[in-house]
Amino acid sequence: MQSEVQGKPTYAVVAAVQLPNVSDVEFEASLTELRELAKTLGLTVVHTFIQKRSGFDTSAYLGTGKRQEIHEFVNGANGTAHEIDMILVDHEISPSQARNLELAVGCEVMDRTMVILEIFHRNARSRAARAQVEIARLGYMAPRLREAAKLAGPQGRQRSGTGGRGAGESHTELDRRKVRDRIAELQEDIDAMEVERKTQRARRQGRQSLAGVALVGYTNAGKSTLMRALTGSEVLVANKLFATLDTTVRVLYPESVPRVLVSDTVGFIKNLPHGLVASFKSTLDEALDASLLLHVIDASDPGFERQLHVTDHVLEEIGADVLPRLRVFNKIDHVGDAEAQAEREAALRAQYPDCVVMSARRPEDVAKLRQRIVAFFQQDLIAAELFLPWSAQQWRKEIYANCEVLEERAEDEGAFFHVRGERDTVESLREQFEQVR
Ligand SMILES: Nc1nc2c(ncn2[C@@H]2O[C@H](COP(=O)(O)OP(=O)(O)OP(=O)(O)O)[C@@H](O)[C@H]2O)c(=O)[nH]1
Ligand SMILES: [Mg+2]
Repeated sequence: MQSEVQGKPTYAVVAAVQLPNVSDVEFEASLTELRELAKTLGLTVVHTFIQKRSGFDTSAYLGTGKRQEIHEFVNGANGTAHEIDMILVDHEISPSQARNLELAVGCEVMDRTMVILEIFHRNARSRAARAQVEIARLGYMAPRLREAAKLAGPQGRQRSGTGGRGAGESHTELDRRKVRDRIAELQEDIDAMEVERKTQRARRQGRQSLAGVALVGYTNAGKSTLMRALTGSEVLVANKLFATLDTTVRVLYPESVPRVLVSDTVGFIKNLPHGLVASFKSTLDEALDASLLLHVIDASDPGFERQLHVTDHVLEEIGADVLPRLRVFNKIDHVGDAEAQAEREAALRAQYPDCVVMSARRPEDVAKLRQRIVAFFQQDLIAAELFLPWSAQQWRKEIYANCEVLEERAEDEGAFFHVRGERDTVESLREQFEQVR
């Protein structure tokens, strides 16, 4: 986004074509989301143009009349003192459509994909996330830069050339090779990081069998808020789309038996740019390691059902639909008044019998969710009695660290523990105690 000046608000208009097979509700929801995305980028949307058409205009996405109307609006006839810097379109359009539209309306054009890529670009923090976003951006930008060079004509090519090359065509060839090399380089980095991550994970798993829960769901559903509430950690929470781009892992708090690891993941969105679906699979890989998925849904969003289906679809795409899943309808406090809340809750429970309906802002709801999680992992626990002679009391803390102690009883020779724990853990402790006896 070249035209954004730090500190100065950037004004934009939104434009979209409504195709015959798209309902008004669906269309409106998508536009609302695009405006939210724009806000996340710091843009102020002052107007929305819509055009019903049987198809996108092949040369410039919108029809001639609409292009003219926007041109006039952008160039002063908008009744506001704002200078419009940008037009956002709610579909992914081709490089030539973007270029032609830009020429017709007289300001920069960003399509939905570019908007999302830009947000990811700004929010990526870790090395892996940055590399993944850069690959997606390069894949998206390369054909657009070529388009710009082509339209700029031989002069444009000469100006941007550094000499030593003949025709403009070879310049494009060179750029293409540069982009390809850069992508390959980034991919190598990512692969190396992936190997490292796998090794670490294997090491972690080697130590003990881990109970993992992953928070997944549409962007802004409240995953990071729940992560904080469940683990007492300080992960980033923001009323922005795609606030979280990296997977973070923390221990469920207060600690349980078995210890449960909770991971927060990147949010999903409708029409996630293809380059990102591919590159973010590795981020979501962590989620695939989980034994339980918490699918977080913003119950206060009018479009929550659509969002729920988008998430289901992405989970299916990455092969995570086989994992046990708990649907968590969050933000119930944000659904109208008490009556509306009760009504929504009843409807959700009827439709999704095993779901959790809650607010991440109510500690008692968070405690109940924690209990549901712990119960899930305790299903397979066994109850057992362990005897620890007085001479081996150094093992006592091992018992407490690995099992839930229901009762501890002192006897003449040592202490009896009535415990609940994973079969393997209990058996390995018992074997070790036999040896010290
Ligand atoms: N009223 C209300 N607001 C909530 C609740 N849970 C989260 N929020 C707010 O919703 C916004 C988004 O929360 P996040 O936790 O950042 O959402 P996220 O799912 O992690 O979003 P991404 O990282 O963008 O995918 C924040 O402003 C939170 O304060 C809730 O139960 N009730
Ligand atoms: Mg988040």
